[in-house]
Amino acid sequence: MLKFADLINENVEELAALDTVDAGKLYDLGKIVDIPGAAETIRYYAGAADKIHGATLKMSRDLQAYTLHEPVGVVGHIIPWNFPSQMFVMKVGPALAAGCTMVVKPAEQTPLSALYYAHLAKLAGIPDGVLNVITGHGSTAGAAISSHMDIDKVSFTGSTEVGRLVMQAAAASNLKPVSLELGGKSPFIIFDDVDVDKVSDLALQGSFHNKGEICVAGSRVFVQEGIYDKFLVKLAEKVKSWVVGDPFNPKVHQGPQVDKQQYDKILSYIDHGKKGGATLLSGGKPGGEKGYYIEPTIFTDVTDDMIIAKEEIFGPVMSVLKFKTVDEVIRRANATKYGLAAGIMTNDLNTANTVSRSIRAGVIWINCYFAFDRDLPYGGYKMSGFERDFGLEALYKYLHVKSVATPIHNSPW
Ligand code: TXE
Repeated sequence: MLKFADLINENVEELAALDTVDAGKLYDLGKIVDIPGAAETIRYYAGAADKIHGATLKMSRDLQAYTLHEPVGVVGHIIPWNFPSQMFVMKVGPALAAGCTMVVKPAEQTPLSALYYAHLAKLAGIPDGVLNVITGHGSTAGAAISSHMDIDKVSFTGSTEVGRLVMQAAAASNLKPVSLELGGKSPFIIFDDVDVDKVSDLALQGSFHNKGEICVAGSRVFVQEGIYDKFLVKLAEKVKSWVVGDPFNPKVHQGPQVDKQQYDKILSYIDHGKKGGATLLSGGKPGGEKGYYIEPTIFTDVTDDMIIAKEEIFGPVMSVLKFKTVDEVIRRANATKYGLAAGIMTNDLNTANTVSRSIRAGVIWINCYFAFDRDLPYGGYKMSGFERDFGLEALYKYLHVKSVATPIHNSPW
């Protein structure tokens, strides 16, 4: 695994370019953040591989007993297109460290870097048959994994709809356990004691990073009434310097959406926003004549019942909502079927503590956003899924616990 990580580091430019060509991701960011981060993730789990152990148990009867942690077996990883490299290593790293073999199915939109990672794994000496990549569509290759009788576990990241299908197929075949990381509609909550200038930058990133194609996008921006108007002025000013264009150009902040289907879906949500009574502060249309570019779009005066405030758009569309009190914003932030992440911007410790404990979501960022780290377990509550990627939590989802007991002396057991 360490050799595999080294080879990823040696091929940063190729891997970053493949993700840019396939997914429209920013090349520079891939080169500086995503791909070196992928190598670090493999290294992190390599460090865990020889530290997996069970426990010696103190028993209530005359038994000596211990637990073994054993690999779950063959894992099927079904991954999406929005972060092809991170998704690949976040699934493969802990499963390899746990001692599993695996079949990875990348999204049909973005198979290239997964194939390249498989090639590097082979060069690193990972034995044939351990790490397998199969490209193909979801309804064929993906469904073959979730319904396969010889696959022991499925780890899926993607839409809530397909997560449900994966779970059904797993139940209908060999009852394999599944772990699901699904959609989100995360609240980004701004209290009126913050530095509006700084927070408006973070809010822009929270909604438009990776062209909004990110399941933890802070796309519902709740702003306390005392700073609402000032915040909108800042946002309107800052979004003007957000550059949309060729993702290989280092001056660009936002590349094209992944494909026509996603592009059309986002534009139809923008249409809902306009017709549903929200006010357009910026964007609201395609960016240019050619390519799947969409202007960073900000809607204000959004209410909780609007479609754009309820459904995952997965594109560069921010909804700004006004609130008055802590209790009110907790209630409204939780009024969603999703529970992936939340951002809380405040300098008041009591508010930060109260809100972070009250939001039903798997990841809470206080005075930051997208503070990902391979040490930080990541996953959802409610219909955003269950079980965790990253951290040691992810390692344990690929391990079974076996209990072994034997009588002490000649006890009657
Ligand atoms: O996802 P799918 P899509 C959300 C986001 C996006 C929407 C649709 O809102 O607009 O989902 O995107 C495989 N059995 N997210 O259609 O279809 C598929 O081949 C087994 C959130 O691309 O869920 C791919 O490898 N597998 C998200 C993977 O599932 C199947 C990331 C994800 O694709 C399958 C992506 C089936 N029947 C989209 N059908 C996140 N949580 O980050 C498809 N697949």
